[in-house]
Amino acid sequence: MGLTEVSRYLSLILRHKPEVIGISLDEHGWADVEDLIAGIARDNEFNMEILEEIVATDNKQRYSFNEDKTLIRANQGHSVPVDVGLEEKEPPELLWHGTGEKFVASIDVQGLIPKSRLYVHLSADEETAVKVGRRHGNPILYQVKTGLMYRDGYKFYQSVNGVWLTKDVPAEYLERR
Ligand code: HQG
Repeated sequence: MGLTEVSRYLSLILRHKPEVIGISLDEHGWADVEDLIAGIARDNEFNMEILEEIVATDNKQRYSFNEDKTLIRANQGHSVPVDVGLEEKEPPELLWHGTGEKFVASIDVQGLIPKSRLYVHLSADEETAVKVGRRHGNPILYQVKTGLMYRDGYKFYQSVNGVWLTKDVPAEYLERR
């Protein structure tokens, strides 16, 4: 596996399925670095140096070590229920959500739901939202009236790598762009 593939695998392990390499995450999403390396290295060339390189160079800063680098976790994006200590924060007036055309009919009725993840992910800018949307086919953009939501009592969080998160977005706060 190249670095990108290992990074994808790391996302799978640290956000969704730690059991694929026989490890588990603690309640704050941390995995033991030694166990993680041993688990991945069973079938791949992998060591601390490669792990440190991935964490340092990841284009979305997806992972963090603890201070002494004995533990590692994903900063956001989990489907397994963990508490990474997200900071509650007042969002900007508007944020973006990129999705695939195939989801539009359902979203226009139901609003945005987290589906398999813990939160709905929102992007600060249009370009990022287009990229996120493209992962699901023909990209569709929604502008989200986050300021209004916030004043209506909805809670928002920002992960340490800058992704905006909220539990759900009713359709009335969405506008197709
Ligand atoms: C859609 C990547 C039908 C939602 C990205 C999305 C992001 C609905 C899909 C991060 C719906 C879930 C998360 C409804 C929402 N009916 N479909 N009511 N409500 N959906 O992958 O936001 O590279 O779980 O629009 O950059 O695409 O992995 O979420 O299309 O930040 O770090 O259901 O993942 O980051 O898809 O992506 P996902 P997402 P990483």
